[in-house]
Amino acid sequence: MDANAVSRAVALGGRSWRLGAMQGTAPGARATGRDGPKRVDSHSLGMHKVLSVDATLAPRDPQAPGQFGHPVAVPDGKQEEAKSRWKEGNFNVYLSDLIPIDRAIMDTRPAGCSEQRVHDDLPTTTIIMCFVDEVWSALLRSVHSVLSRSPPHLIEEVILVDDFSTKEYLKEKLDKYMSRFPKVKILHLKERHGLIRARLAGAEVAKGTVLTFLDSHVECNVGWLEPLLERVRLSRAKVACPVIEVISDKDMSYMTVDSFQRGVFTWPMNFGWRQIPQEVVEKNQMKETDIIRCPVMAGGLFAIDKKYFFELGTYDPGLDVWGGENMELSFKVWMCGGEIEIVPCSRVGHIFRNDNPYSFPKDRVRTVERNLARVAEVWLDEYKELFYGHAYHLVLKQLDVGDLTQQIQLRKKLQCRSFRWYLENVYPDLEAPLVKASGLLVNAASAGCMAVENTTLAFEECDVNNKHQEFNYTWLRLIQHGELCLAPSGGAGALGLRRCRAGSHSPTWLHRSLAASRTELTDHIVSEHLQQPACLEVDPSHKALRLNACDSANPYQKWHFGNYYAD
Ligand code: UD2
Ligand code: MN
Repeated sequence: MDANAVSRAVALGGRSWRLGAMQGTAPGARATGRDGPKRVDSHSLGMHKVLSVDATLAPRDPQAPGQFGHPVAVPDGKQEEAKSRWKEGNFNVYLSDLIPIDRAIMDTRPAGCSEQRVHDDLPTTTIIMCFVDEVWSALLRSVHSVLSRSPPHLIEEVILVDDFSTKEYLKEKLDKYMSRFPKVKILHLKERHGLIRARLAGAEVAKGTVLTFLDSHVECNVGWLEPLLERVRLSRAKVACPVIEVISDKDMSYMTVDSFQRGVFTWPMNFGWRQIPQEVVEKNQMKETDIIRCPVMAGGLFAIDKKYFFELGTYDPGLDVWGGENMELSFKVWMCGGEIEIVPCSRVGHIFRNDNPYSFPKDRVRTVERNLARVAEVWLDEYKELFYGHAYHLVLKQLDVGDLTQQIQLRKKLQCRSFRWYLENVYPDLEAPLVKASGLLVNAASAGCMAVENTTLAFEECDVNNKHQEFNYTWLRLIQHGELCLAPSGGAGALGLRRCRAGSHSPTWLHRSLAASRTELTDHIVSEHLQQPACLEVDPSHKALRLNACDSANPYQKWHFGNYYAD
């Protein structure tokens, strides 16, 4: 996600016209007329133009480094110090400490946002910010950005959840600093909860109608809050995300990102951003300010109705520490009747880092893998094979995902839709073939086909209309006909059909890209199951199937399926 984030960033250097508009005019008074004549109807009663609350509009020290989100260079002679402090947060901590904790940033909203109208009776929100060992200046800047750029009457409270940080400055010193802000509350957890359960600890005590989650190294931009709350007010089943802009980990500059980006995932459930194609934008006459429906959220920054969050069963509390919770909540929301939206007029900067600066109680990779496997088991239905097929090492190591009964019950209770529905309606552009290949399995030398006769394996003349010759090559690497799977049986190259079962002991086969790692065996079907790799072969004299030592040139060992859906 980090590299991805950086490639999205668009440097703002030199776009001072924006700055002028922001600095020179009174809140809410940006020049009108940009968006044509305004609609005045009964709906505009009880509404107001988005408030341009920004206490940093006239910064105390306009010359300070990093002011207005400009990039900062480490001064000569300070390079070593900056370098050595990097690991405190895996970003340029030296510069973060140098720039004002209440710096101004440029208004990066698309034209028209500051003219938008929102309801007067927006719900209040509790801001929940979890952190473990966060850099002091980054944490303070996050809190200040909320306090400086949010309409006070909408902020019920700001809850800082200290997830059992080890740093001394995050204890009394932080309490003392924040005591001047009556709305800021600090929850010091007595043991490490991990981000997911720490958020839940915050949610449980929250008093606002809406929960707004933020990371602890962000800068909320002007007008960020009301457009989010407006969506939730419109429907409590809407989960509203700001556009996540980029605070450079190197020079601390605040960069905007390209428009029209959706949160998506690729197998095996890797989050990423994907631009809506230009022709789609044109065809639908999409405006930069239009709400964008997202298959998945990035995870860190979103507003959700508190009651709704609890009705959904919050996060699966079995998810550990970090990772995958964004997938879980996204699937849950969409499949159980809600929506995930990006609100372009709401913008929040985030420091994207290449590595987590805190330690994981258990191995990081395993933690994330286990979380994702839990999500796959509960939400993906038959499509979980795609997840495991793309993360095949998880099948081999027989991962223990823990007890899922409660999560599965919850899905039933909420009467959520199927993952197939989600794919068809929410994320139709995801490639998700249920099997890798299917159809007749044709031998290259003899043009004969594998078949099932009653329940035994046979080799026959190919016949596209014969259902008994249809096989699937599955993501779990099985060659499957209904309940039956191709399997070595006994010794001496004998083959047969067995009731299929998934897992590390099932009779798996390598073909195409999977077999290609063994030189030249691309068209072969290689059994992984035996001591020596062995290949599916037609015995030319008996017209029967057997396993034999692989021979890259032997056409009796070459096969192809009728259809391929993936390499
Ligand atoms: C992204 C999300 C993050 C979370 C994560 C996947 C954004 C901008 N960020 O990764 O919110 O969804 O994906 O799980 O979308 N923290 C704790 N306890 C822990 C670990 C982390 O309180 O045990 C805090 C941490 O200090 C930070 C927040 O949780 O404020 C998110 O962690 P991150 O910044 O390391 O995650 P990030 O942005 O790489
Ligand atoms: Mn983060």
